[in-house]
Amino acid sequence: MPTTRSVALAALALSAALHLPPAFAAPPDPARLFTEHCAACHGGDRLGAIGPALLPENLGRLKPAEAESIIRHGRPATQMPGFAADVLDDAAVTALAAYVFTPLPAMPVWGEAEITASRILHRDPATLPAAPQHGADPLNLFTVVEAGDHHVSIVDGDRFTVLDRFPSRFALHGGAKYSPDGRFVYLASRDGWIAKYDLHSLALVAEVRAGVNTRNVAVSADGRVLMVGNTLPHTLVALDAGDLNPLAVIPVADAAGNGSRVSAVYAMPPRGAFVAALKDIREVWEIPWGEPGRFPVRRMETADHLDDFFFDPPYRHLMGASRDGRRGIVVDMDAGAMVAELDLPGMPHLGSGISFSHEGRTVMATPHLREAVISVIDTGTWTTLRRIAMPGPGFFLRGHETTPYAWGDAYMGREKDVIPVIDTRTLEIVRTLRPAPGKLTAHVEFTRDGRHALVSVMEDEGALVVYDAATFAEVARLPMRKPIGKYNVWNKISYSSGTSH
Ligand code: DHE
Repeated sequence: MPTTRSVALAALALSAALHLPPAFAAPPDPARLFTEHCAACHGGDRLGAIGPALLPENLGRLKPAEAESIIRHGRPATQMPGFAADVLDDAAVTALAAYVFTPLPAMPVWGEAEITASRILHRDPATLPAAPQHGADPLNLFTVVEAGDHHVSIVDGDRFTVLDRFPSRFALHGGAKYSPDGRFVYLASRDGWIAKYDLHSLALVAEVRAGVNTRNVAVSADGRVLMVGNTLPHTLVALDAGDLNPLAVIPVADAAGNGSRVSAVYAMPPRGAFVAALKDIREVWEIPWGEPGRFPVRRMETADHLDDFFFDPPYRHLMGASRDGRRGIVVDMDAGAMVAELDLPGMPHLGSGISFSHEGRTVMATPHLREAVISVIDTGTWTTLRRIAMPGPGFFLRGHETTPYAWGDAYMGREKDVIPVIDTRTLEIVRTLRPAPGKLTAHVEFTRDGRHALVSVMEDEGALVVYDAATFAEVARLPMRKPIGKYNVWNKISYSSGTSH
């Protein structure tokens, strides 16, 4: 006859074998569970390996409940398996999900040695063809980032066909950036991977991990240098745009040594310099790319922490949004000083702003993440000309030199499936498109000639919907897996005033 004690011991042995903690066992140790089940793919330090980094900064908008579901059921179309309940029970899954949302105890080290060691050369640059190997207009291609299964599609902007589709690193973010001749595209992932892809041969050329958590990448107007802005560690990293070798790792800190995350870095072609928005110190940094191997930093003090930038067309002035989302400021780049304050509450998403001419004035228009409006600002007087009421707060706005219409979205609102179209002459919404009722729809980009507008239905079973930009008639619909952003080569390399740079 088994005694109570022998039953309890047998249960304990069984639970241990199955990793099932009995009611009276110690709570699960997430660090041990991580080492046992996750470290092989995600790195013992959580910085990522063949799987992505599992750090709060890198998980973006993922919610803890979604993380738990991924641990239980895996991630389709990736190597992430689901863990059955007899391997990780509910308590273990919850503990692991909480663990990956816990910040690292110390700033990770990711310097020149780590960056150099991470570099992967997929193609010998000497073997790349001299001319495009496809029949499409090389300057009317689109790079489309599909977040659903972490792929990138290259789309012919005349025929609306997919020329290539290749797997990307986990969670690409920010716009794709092109070499000045439009031949190469550079992609940045939140995990710090920078990829270089050749649009002539439709092949990945090289990859390098420039940081542990990256915001974005910018390309110098002479095509020689890439600048990468990181939040982990606190660095800006200059890469050789040819082979992606690091040229410099620039620590980001104020004069007293207080480090800062980089919020975004952009190229300012007429100034021959990069400019960086910093999240934690009240400074704007300008870094010229003209002297090979040297990246001196010009620091400009600002009244606020600035989160994102927009530039007037000559790149003389920089508009920055304050981190607390209450206002914007204008910095004269020659003087290095603030010259105006902007009435921009509700977290303007300045990086998605556009410029156009309205009644003889050059204006900029920006969506707001927390207010259902588009603000239109006169860049001569820095006053707000109009607040256009939108169906919801939006993320993106797009125009083109050849069309009087600007296309927005209501990404952050209740009606997430609408694309409001604004007439830039009257500043009124003149059309509301609904390409896929009930499905999140946002982010527009025009073809090179501005005749067509490509819109993303941003769902896993999503689509790229092509509209005639004058009649608003649907022209084509390409099925895609959560197509987040799309970037037209010509519009980017010509710095079209209707798109982001
Ligand atoms: Fe973005 C660009 C910041 C969340 C999709 N986003 C940018 C840029 C910045 C930025 C600074 C410009 C960099 C560039 O293109 O070089 N984004 C932020 C945030 O701070 C925010 C709100 C929070 C965060 O997690 O970082 C944020 N962004 C998102 C999303 O949730 C989106 C919708 C989906 C995703 O991929 O994470 C998203 N961001 C985009 C896209 C662009 C972008 C598609 C490029 C826009 C373009 O057309 O150029």
